[in-house]
Amino acid sequence: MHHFVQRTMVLWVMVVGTFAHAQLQVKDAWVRQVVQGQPGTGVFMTLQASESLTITAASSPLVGVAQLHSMSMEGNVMKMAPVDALPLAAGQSLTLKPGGYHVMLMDLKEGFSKQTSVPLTLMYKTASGKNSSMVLNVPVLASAPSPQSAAQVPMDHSGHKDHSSHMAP
Ligand SMILES: [Cu+2]
Repeated sequence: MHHFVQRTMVLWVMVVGTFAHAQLQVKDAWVRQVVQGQPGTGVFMTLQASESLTITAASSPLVGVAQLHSMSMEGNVMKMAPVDALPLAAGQSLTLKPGGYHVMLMDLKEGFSKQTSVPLTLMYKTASGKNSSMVLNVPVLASAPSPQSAAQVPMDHSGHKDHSSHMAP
């Protein structure tokens, strides 16, 4: 493969964050940027499967531990807990997002700064019991990617606080 083509593909993956496999499609994948020394960070994405399957695990060479996590409010406290699996019904999408399901990365071997990407492998099992996996190259971002251009969205920060820092996974 020509170097130029390879580079273009890497850029495309970093910008779009879309991945497809035989049964599994991943959209809008991103890792929240984090400095080294932080206890962990989260990976978020939208998953869709053409046939029902179950996400069973995740791993990355850049972290010591990768776990599937849920996040929920208990009283007024956000609680995270590992989940054994994330079932996907055929044709239905499941969104991993801040405050909900996410892939938790812990024991980080380095900080993850913006404009870089993190390799992540998702392991899954099909309805027929076949184990498979999908390798993603997930872009590191400060916040969720938006399909809209930021320049076209007038923003007014005066009236509200940014809550995202409180629920950093
Ligand atoms: Cu978590």
